[in-house]
Amino acid sequence: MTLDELLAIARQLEQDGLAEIERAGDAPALESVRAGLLGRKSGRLNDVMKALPALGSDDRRVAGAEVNRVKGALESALEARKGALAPRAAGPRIDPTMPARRQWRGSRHPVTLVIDEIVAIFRELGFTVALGPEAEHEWYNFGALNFPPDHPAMDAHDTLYLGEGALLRTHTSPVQVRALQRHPPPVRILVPGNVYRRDVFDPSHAPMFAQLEGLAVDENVTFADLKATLTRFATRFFGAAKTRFRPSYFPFTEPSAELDIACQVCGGTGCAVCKQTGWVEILGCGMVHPRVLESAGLDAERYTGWAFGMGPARVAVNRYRLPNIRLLYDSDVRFLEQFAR
Ligand code: 2NL
Repeated sequence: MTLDELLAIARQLEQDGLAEIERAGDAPALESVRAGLLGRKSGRLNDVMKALPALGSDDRRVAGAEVNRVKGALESALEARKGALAPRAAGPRIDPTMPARRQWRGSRHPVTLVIDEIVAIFRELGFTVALGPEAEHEWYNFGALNFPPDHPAMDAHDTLYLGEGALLRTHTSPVQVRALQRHPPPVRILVPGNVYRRDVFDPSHAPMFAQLEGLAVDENVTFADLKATLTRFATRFFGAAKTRFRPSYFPFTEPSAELDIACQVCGGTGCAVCKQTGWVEILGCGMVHPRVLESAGLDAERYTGWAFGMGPARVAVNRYRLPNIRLLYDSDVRFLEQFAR
């Protein structure tokens, strides 16, 4: 074989080989193409190499270099084709024909809905919202509010103490004391927030729950203002036809009262919701005790005020006819999504 013949065969082998590699449709097919071209026993490139020793030494050098070039070209083509045939590396497989997931619509929690609605009603009456810390000083939570030194609410069985005079607030009243210290009357504020009691969960209790309190302090504020404002609120919020005030007791108000609305389920004749009384209690209220005003640094001869407190969770149970209060704390989406609007 002459040098020219050998070079021609090598180049033909290169062309044919590259075409066969491109045509291989899967890994086994590619492997048999590789064996046919570069295999040590039956590879066609080997046949060409076997012809090398018969050439003269100059020709052999030229032919050897060409055979090596062809071998390199085939090897890189095999490698490239192998990569192209390999299964895709792990990653998201996208099916563009899959139907889209239904869009999620978020909703506010029923307790938040109640708070927002009440805040909107009182805003029309000149009240703004005040917020404060959930970890409080004992003095703001009890002392400033005229609790006697060993009132049962202060017991460690009822209140979560944090040590060094600190506790988790058991009502939102401390925020109102702070507001009175900071702002001279007239003060008209609404204070929503979470409060804590040392209770375990049961169908009607939770260790943390929302409270909403209101406070109005100015010169010449009387029980008539309390009655007018809270009656108006009850009519607006509950659509209540009938309301009544009953005497009650709180350490921080004097006199104190509970506000009831006529039961909306039975209209006042008596049923399970109103426990046969015809009335449903909605909030506690009263005239701010002079000692509370003085604790906050106000002149109780000059200023008077009224306040109220309610539990938005209980209002939500009533308003949405919930079978138990636990639903408000379970965060079950099937329950919560019913409040999306
Ligand atoms: C209830 C009753 C009430 C207040 C809260 C209050 C706050 C200050 C001064 C005087 Cl700073 N009073 N708050 C007054 C009466 C009742 O809550 O049954 N809450 C769930």
